[in-house]
Amino acid sequence: MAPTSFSLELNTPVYRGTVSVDTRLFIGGSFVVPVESGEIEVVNPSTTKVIASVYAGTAEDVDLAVAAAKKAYKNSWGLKVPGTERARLLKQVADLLEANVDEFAALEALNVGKPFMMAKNMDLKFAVSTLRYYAGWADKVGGKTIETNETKFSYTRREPYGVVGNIIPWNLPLLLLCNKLAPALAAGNTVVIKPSEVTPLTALKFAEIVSQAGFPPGVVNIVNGYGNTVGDAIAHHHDISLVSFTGSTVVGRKIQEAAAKSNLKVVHLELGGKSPNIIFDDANLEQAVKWSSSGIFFNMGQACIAGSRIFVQAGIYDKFIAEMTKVAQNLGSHTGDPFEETTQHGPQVSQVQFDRVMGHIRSAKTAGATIHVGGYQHGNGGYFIQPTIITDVKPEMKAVKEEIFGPVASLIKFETEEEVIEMANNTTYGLACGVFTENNSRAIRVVHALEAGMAFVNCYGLVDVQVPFGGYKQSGIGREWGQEGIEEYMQVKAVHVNLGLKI
Ligand SMILES: *[C@@H]1O[C@H](CO)[C@@H](O)[C@H](O)[C@H]1NC(C)=O
Ligand SMILES: *[C@@H]1O[C@H](CO)[C@@H](O)[C@H](O)[C@H]1NC(C)=O
Ligand SMILES: *[C@@H]1O[C@H](CO)[C@@H](O)[C@H](O)[C@H]1NC(C)=O
Ligand SMILES: CC(=O)N[C@H]1CO[C@H](CO)[C@@H](O)[C@@H]1O
Repeated sequence: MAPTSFSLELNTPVYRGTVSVDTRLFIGGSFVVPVESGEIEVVNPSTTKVIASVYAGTAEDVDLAVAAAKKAYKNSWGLKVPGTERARLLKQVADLLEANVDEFAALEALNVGKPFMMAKNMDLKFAVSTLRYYAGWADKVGGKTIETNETKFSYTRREPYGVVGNIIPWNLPLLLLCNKLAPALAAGNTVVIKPSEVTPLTALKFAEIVSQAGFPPGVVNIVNGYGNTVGDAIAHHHDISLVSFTGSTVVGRKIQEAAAKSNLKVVHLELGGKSPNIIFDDANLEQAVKWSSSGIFFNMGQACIAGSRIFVQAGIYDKFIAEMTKVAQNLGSHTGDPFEETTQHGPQVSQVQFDRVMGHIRSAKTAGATIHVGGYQHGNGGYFIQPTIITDVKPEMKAVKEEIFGPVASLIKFETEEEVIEMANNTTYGLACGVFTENNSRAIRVVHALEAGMAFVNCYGLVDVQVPFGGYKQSGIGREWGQEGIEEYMQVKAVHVNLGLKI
């Protein structure tokens, strides 16, 4: 049997102290060992060494978690609890997260490989804001009264679904957990969460502060495990009314299939992307280069909204590539230990991801593309890949069509606005897009023509919790964040009251 806790003393330039988590499942308000014995080894991608072992559940544990969530929904959550009380608890957990931000950031840096400062200033900052933002909504969503006929009173009301399943990816583990949990709980649902098997540590730490915040037992349940056991059980469960998944399009399709084969649960999907980022001749070159670089290299390219196809108009193509090369090389020289203050670029999350990204780079080369900069492993002993720019690409190449999910940008030259819209839309994805131009009418015309759920003008990836996030086409179904984000977790009931009409 694996130990029931993990703790590590870190003495680094950016974090000094202990990090610790309970390694069991969190069901019905307590940490418990799974029904069947099972463990997952947790790897530090900066060293490729195993750092911890956590317990892994199976379908039986999902059953227990759903039962606990169902009971909590009936007795101590849902619309029984006023929105102001749900808000109070969400604010409480936000405060606790903020008070422990360094330890959470250290766990994220250790497990995901992202620079500690990035985990702290991006992931954790947004996670806290998301909890507070939806605490604000918890007592503000309602229905409307609808005028029909004076003998009748009609109104709608927004009700929670009951038990919802949240399946979380590994790229922004705690942030994306909060993106789902906060609106789900604010709306009055109870949750069964499956963290990624690759990055389970911050979810377990989060379970501790959920307890401390005083949530009734069973409102939040966390079942670590693999996709083909725990994820599959959630997607097929008859007592789960909605499942929200962030991850690959391949798995998203399986979840929708499972929903269709079981109870037709509502499915929210936040999937992959191959987002176009278009730079016109009249753009502010310096700004376009900076935003485009962070747009693809952010989080080691492990971001669904990454602007991975950068279209540059012929007039500034040479200048743009020269400047972006400098940014990529500079980032390359700040690659390394996530716990160093100056590190800006860490490893890919796992061997599997490292191999996938390197495979894409090799396949681009084989297909005749030019690896303009980067394209190789950085150092040895971690899953580090140098920021990479590929040129001379053709629309049919894998590097242009498939999501790479690594620090790899394809640069494509274009001549006209019409041509670039066609090329940009020529993908099965539709998550985000970017347009750089000083001509406002052109900016608006182009973002309206692009098939994407989110558009950035003269910036890239500049998201806010108040604004909905999600994709068109095969990039997903539904929206997170904003008012839309909480409405996704509520269903509308229409009520017709007869005020005296007799038949
Ligand atoms: C309201 O509905 C009743 C029943 O259909 C109908 O008789 C009545 O005329 C309606 N009133 C108005 C103001 O339309
Ligand atoms: C769209 O992509 C396909 C390959 O997937 C390619 O053959 C075709 O030329 C592209 N069309 C445009 C307008 O880029
Ligand atoms: C913006 O672009 C349109 C054509 O798309 C052009 O007619 C107009 O003159 C441009 N405006 C400026 C200020 O350059
Ligand atoms: C508005 C617009 O031009 N949409 C086009 C985007 O590109 C796709 C694929 O090339 C076209 O089918 C759309 O008509």
